[in-house]
Formats: sequence, C-alpha cells, structure tokens
Amino acid sequence: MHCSACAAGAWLLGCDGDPATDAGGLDAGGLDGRDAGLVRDGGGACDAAFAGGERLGVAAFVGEDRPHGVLRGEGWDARLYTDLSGVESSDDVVDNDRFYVRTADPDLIDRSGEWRVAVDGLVAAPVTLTLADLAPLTADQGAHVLECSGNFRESGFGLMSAARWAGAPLTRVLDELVEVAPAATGALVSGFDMHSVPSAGGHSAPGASWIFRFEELEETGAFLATEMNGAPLPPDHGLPLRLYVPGWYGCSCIKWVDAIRLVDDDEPTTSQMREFASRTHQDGVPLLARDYRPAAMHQAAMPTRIEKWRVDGAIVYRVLGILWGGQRPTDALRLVLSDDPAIDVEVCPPMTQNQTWTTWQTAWRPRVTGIHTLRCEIADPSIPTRRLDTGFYARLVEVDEV
Ligand SMILES: Nc1nc2c(c(=O)[nH]1)N[C@H]1C(S)=C(S)[C@@H](COP(=O)(O)O)O[C@H]1N2
Ligand SMILES: [Mo]
Repeated sequence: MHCSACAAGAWLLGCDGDPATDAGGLDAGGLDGRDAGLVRDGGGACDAAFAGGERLGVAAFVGEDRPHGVLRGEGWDARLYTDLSGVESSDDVVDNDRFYVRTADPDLIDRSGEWRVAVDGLVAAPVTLTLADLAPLTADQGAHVLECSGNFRESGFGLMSAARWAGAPLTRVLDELVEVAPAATGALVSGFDMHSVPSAGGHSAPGASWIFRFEELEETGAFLATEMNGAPLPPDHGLPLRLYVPGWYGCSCIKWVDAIRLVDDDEPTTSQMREFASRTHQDGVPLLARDYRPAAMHQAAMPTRIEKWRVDGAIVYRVLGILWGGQRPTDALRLVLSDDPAIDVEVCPPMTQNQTWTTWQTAWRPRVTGIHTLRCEIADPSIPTRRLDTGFYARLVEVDEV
C-alpha cells in the first residue's frame, strides 16, 4: 500500500479506506476476496520480486481472533489492540485513535484543577511542578515504538504501536527544576492509578510506578510526554502527562504522572516492577531497585501481513513484517518456516535506527498447502533476542494454494 489517498506522510494506519488495513488480514478467514484482482506496483526497489504481478489477497493468521481498533473492558483491564497489518514503512505511525491501550483513562482521575507533579524524597526542598514549568523544556522527541511486555499472539501482537511524541527530558527536568540531594541515585515516577472497577481476578494490581537510575534516564532519553502525533495526549494515553522511556517496555512508561520521588540505592522495587518482573526478563522478583535490570526491549521481529500473489504464472507469497527493539541496527534477519528452508531476508531499505520499527519484506514459495509456522531469527549471536529465542513472536498462517 502506498496510500496515495492519505494526506501527506505518516498517517497511514489511520487512513480510512486504506485497502491493507481494511483487509483486516489478521482476523479474516482464508483469503480476503475484497482485494482480489488488485494490481499492485511491486516495482519499487525493495519489492522488485513482485513487478508485474497480481495481488490475489491476504492470507489469514490462524488463532488470532481478538478484534482490533476497539476499546473493550474497563479500568486496568481495558484493552485496544492495534491492527499492525497495514504497516508498510518505517515512517508509519499509528494515529491516536488506533494506538493500543493498556488501562483506560481512570474514572476517578480529577483533572479539574491545575495538574501538579509532587517532587520529594532526596531533595533539598520538595517542589510542585506544573505543566507550565515543563513547557520550556518540551520539544519534539521523534517517533518511537511502544510495546506492552504482556503482548500476545491472539491479539495479533496488537499491544504495540508507534507514534511521534513531544515532551520534556526527565534528566533536564531534574537538573533544572529540582534541587536533587547528593545521596540520590535515581527517581521513582508514579502516576494516578485508581479505578472504581477492580481488575478481574486481581490480574493487575493498583499502583503505577517505576524506579530509574539517573544513568538510565540519561541513556534512554526518557521524557515526560505531553503530546502524541502533534496533538495533546488522549485521556487513555495519559492526559495530561506520561513518562516515555525510549526502547523500554510499556510497563515502565507511567501514564497520568503525578509524583516523582528521588531515591537512593536501597529503594525497594515498586509493586508495578514486581508485577512485571518476569515479563521484563528479571531473574525472579528483585526486591531492590538496584537489582532490577533495565526493562529494555531486546531485538525482535515478526511478519505482519502475508499476501498471495501471482507472478509470471506462479503463486508467490509476499511476507511483510517489522523489526523493533534492540540497541543497534542489524541486517541479519532470517525468516524460519516450519515446512520450507529458512529465508535470509534482505532488509530493504536497511534498518538504520532502533527507536521505531523498521519494515521488511520477502518472497516465499511454500511447497505445501496447510498451516505454516513463521518466526524470525537474528543470525548474529552478539545481539540479545530473548523473545525470538523462545518463539514468542511465532505466527501461524494458512496457505490455500501453492
Ligand atoms: N498509571 C498507569 N500507567 C501505566 C499503566 C497503568 O495501568 N497505569 N500501564 C502501563 C502499561 S503495562 C503499558 S503497556 C502502557 C500502555 O500505554 P498506552 O495505553 O498508552 O499504550 O502504559 C503503562 N503505564
Ligand atoms: Mo504493558
């Protein structure tokens, strides 16, 4: 999809009438007839294998039945899953209405007065910050991908989205607006987290806070965000203020931030950190923040859409996907197939950054019909890929013709 129907730039996923998004390939049973017969260009530098071909439809992922794009549930259990099948370029961001939601705007929040962030703990004197205090430090922070550490296959891994953010770097906020005591080694950031409806089965515990060492704030460029895709934060995404930690899982990106406490090395982990310990790859459940590893996303990759094409009289599948997470760009992507030899994918255009996702595609000629498993590997042992190693992002697809 080159989405010429959309106005300039980056709103591809929110573009109404967008054929790829409308195809909803993740949920559709079998091939999507609505796209049959559509001739795509397939003549670009990176999709030359499909030049002159005919796109016959989209092959469905199997076992992914959660609806996309609608907010369901209440409070901590509210979820909106993003349909990732339309991502076609590393520049794509998800518009604010379709960005995934994990925990809806708390019904008990009070935004009637001026929003205040209480800063205390190891400081010369406690201060209260307002949005006006943060404004002079607020700047564009670029596009980033956010993923819930509890992402899962049945949702099409739809607890992941990318957006362009604006905010105030937390390091600068602490340097310029707070008199931090010399004993402090980090900051505990908390957000409003009271909902009248409890989480079913105690699945999510109340209390949203995370502790960051100063070095982590500096290295990640963590910022207090006030804008998402050029608009004020939507209520479900933290209006008026949320933390954003580039490269870390969503559980550390506290929404509705209302307090910051300066702490030292003896600070116990928060309930939120303990709740998410295994999902952020900790050893056991660390009791002290200093024993807690950065909640950084390892390099990951997965297919996001599989199209069936006819090219020169033969059936060829076009596998489109994304790469995200990690600490440095890689070109060592390999697509591992249950019934066919692995494919070394040429990432085109190459991956150049780890902030937001990178798209890739490859041609696949399955030898047999039926349900195939697809998963990605990074053929570079120096790059940590814990979730790829465990098969976390494997997807099943049904091939009806070869
Ligand atoms: N106050 C508060 N902040 C929170 C949460 C929460 O439940 N309460 N959930 C966290 C989790 S687990 C994730 S994945 C992200 C989701 O952000 P989003 O809903 O804007 O996508 O918010 C994080 N911040
Ligand atoms: Mo999450």
